[in-house]
Amino acid sequence: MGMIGVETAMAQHTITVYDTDRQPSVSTPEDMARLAGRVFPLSERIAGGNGEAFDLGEWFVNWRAQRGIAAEAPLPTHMKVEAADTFEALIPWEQLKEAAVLFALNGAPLAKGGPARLYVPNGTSECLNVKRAVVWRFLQDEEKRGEVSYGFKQTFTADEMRSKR
Ligand SMILES: Nc1nc2c(c(=O)[nH]1)N[C@H]1C(S)=C(S)[C@@H](COP(=O)(O)O)O[C@H]1N2
Ligand SMILES: [Mo]
Repeated sequence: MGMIGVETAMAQHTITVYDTDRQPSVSTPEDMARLAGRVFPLSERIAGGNGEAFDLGEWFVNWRAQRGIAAEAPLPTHMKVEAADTFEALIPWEQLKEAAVLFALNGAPLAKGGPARLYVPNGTSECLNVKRAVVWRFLQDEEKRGEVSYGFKQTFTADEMRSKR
């Protein structure tokens, strides 16, 4: 792999999280797994699943505590997950019970689907199991409560167009 390839691979090994305060925070999936406090085989949540995962909800509680957000603060209404290939999913909070984040296979970073893949066992569609999940946004949007969507992003900002050339 040449220099540019290595840099690209490293750049994609981080996840940028935006909470409802919209302040971004950049982490590696390994740091997120440590913050979650517990790692388990994906097969505990997904039949036939392979690799190591952490619980999204366990991570989320500790993530908010670390950021000084009060435990009684309102929960998000949705999580929006954006992938490196421009696939994205909007997932209602209620569907994220038991959601798991796959981040390693036999102790090594994911060669495919990395830096992390979200699995939503209580989701209305397997299409919500977003691979290469590089941006996570926790949203508060009462008007869209319960709304689900997924697919390839259709609109791009001028900056995004330039960076994709
Ligand atoms: N990044 C990304 N994640 C994705 C997709 C995609 O195109 N890109 N397709 C979704 C859809 S529509 C489905 S059905 C599942 C397919 O998962 P599989 O390849 O493990 O069968 O991945 C979902 N996650
Ligand atoms: Mo799908």
